[in-house]
Amino acid sequence: MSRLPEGFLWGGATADFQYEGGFNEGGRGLLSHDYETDGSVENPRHHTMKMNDGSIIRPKSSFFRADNVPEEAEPVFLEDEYYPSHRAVDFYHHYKEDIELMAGMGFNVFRFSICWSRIYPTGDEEFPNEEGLKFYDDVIDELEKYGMQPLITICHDELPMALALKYNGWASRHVIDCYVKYCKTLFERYGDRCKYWLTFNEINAVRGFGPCGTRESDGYTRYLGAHNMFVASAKAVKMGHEMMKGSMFGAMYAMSELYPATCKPEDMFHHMQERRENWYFIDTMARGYYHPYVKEIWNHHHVGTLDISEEDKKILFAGQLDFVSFSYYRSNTTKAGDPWFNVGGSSNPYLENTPWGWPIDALGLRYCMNEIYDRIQKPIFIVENGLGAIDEADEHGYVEDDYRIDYLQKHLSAMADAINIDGVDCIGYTMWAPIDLVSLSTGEMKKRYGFIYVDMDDKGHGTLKRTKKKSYNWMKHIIETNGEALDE
Ligand code: BGP
Repeated sequence: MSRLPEGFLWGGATADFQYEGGFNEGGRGLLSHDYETDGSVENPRHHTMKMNDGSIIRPKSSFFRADNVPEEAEPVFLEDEYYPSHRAVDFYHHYKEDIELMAGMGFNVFRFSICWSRIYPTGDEEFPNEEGLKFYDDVIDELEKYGMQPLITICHDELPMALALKYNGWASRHVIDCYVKYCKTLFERYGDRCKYWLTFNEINAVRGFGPCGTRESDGYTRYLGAHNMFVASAKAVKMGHEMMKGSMFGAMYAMSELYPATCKPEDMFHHMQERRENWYFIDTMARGYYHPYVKEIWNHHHVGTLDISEEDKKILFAGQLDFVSFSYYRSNTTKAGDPWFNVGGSSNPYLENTPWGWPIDALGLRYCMNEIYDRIQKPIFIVENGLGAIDEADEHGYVEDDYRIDYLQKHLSAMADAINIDGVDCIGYTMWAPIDLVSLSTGEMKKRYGFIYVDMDDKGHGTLKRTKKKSYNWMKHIIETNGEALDE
């Protein structure tokens, strides 16, 4: 029953600023993430910025998704801080070794994000940075050597820093033009080698955190930024379809607010309203127009009036996505009175949590797949799923990660059931992250996801040596049987 459709895409997913490093090599410009420190749950990561009088501020809610950062504040690097994006786990210099390791598990797809500021260092240049383009040529060459295809995320929660500082990020329509120019460059260069593209990562996070690079995070800025990103995505999709025959476009959504806390009508209604905040992003991008319920969302967030021009409406309609992709790590519950963006959610007494408090819920993945496919009858692609855990490596770097195997076994079985029993058209699964890398939310290294252990600690110390964990061979077996071994 668990065998998956022929041609199913099996792979792993990563993001440049968490994985790649090489922040000052190859002509790369600075990125919004480069000023973000490490951190932990207790001590959240922050940005480092300098005021006119020389004093330092540390906006907790980071500048790439700002929290009313003063106009005069300029990003600055401080000697005594550690900035994980600078080296990350150094895919920049280890890509051959890493891709060989991934190929060893039988991956036929690898999701990675292109670093925007590696291609256009400030976002505003007329011509791209050839060295940056060449790096991703080399990566794709290496993938092709092993029969893997790329799944490219064009923009993974990031912005060239200069676009944030000069134009207030996605609040500006100029950034739409910069994005489209950047996409055109990617399509010209890699279009004959890449079929699947994601215009944005977890774009619905904008509803809670704000768009990249704006100094404010009020309702108006958030939903204006989201609109500008919708227009940018739709323009890219239309252009991509024209430039690359057979290309397939998705955008990626975080989909965890799954359940009402109780069957109390007020909780049910609240849940529907909160869920719609995610549908807002999927509906608009996959169907190509704003739905009537958006007015209630704008009211709720004091957005006021968003002036959507007729021209923009045409662009949205012409740039509908071909598939819907999403990340799924956990489920959340929500109840009347909770804020509409409730990242942690209410606790769920029926589920166990990871050490980071994320409830583990494999059936929720099947629920989510059905929910999306029922609503948008387009193929779906699970582009992130995995377990962040504390791995204890032995002196050789080997980790006996049975808990990860258990998590993946249950989630992949739920996925197979959604496909085989419920009839969901799911084209692939890329596990986050096949190799240990820096955590997005906490900036830690000890929150590990990989099949491959990387010898590095939270402050960047270590040899960076890569070692296969127990789950590596387990996953290899699942892939070589195309899912049949899930029943063993
Ligand atoms: C998603 C992001 C990824 C990734 C993942 C795991 O939101 O798209 O970049 O990091 O979450 O989250 P974390 O790294 O915080 O554990």
